[in-house]
Amino acid sequence: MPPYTIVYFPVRGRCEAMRMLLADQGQSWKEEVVTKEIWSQGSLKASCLYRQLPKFQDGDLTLYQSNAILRHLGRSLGLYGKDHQEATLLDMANDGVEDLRCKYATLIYTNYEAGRDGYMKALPRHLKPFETLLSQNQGGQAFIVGNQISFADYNLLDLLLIHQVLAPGCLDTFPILSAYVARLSARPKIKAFLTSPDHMNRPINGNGKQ
Ligand code: 6SG
Repeated sequence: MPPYTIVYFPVRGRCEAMRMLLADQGQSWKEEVVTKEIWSQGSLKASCLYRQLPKFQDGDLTLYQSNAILRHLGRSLGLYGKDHQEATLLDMANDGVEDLRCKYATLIYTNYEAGRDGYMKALPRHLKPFETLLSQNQGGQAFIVGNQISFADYNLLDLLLIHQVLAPGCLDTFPILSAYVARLSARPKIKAFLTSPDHMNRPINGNGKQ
C-alpha cells in the first residue's frame, strides 16, 4: 500500500502541485475524494485541524496545509535544494507562488465576473517576479533555484498552467516563463500525468470557474 494519501475535494485546487510532484518522482499515492455531500455533513470538517482540506497522510503522520505538505515531500524526496541557502531561496519563491495563488482563488471564488478585467490587467505585474527569479538562475534554462527540481517548481508550474487556462496567452510576453512551462511539462512523467484522464477530468476549481 502506498504510504501517501491525499484527502481532498474532487478538484485540482490546492493538490495538483503535490500530485504532479509525486507523479514526477515515481511515487504512488491513494486518493480519498471528499464530495460536497460528505463535507457538508460536518464530521470530517470538525476533525480537521484547521477545519479545511487538504489532509495528507504519510504513513502515521497526518498533515494539513498544502504548502507544509509540499515542503514535507520536498524534504523527504530531496526536492528542497542542495543547501541551506537554496532552501531559503526556495521558500521565498514558494511564498510568492502562494501569494498569487491566493489572489487567483479570491478571483475564482469571490469575484469572478466583476474582478476578471482588473485581474488580467495586474497579472503581468504578478508574473514578472517569477520571470526575474528564473532569469537569475542560469539565464532561465534551469529550475526556479539551483540545478535540481524542487517542490517550488511543481507549485509554480501548476500556478502557471492554471493561469494559461484563465488567461490564454498570458505568458506570451514572458519568454523564460513560457520555455520553463514547456520544458517542465515535457518531462516524461509530468507529461504522462498532465495527459492522464485523472488529471484531465478533474476540474481546476470547486465552483466550475476556471
Ligand atoms: C478550500 O482553503 O477546493 N481549503 C478549502 N474549503 C472547505 O469548509 N491554507 C490552506 C491550505 O493551503 C487552505 C485550505 C483551503 O491547505 S480549497 C476548504 O477546505 C471549507 O472551508 C479550494 C477548493 N474549494 C472547493 C470547495 C470546498 C468547499 C466549497 C468549495 C466543492 C464544493 C464543496 C465541496 C467541494 Fe467545496
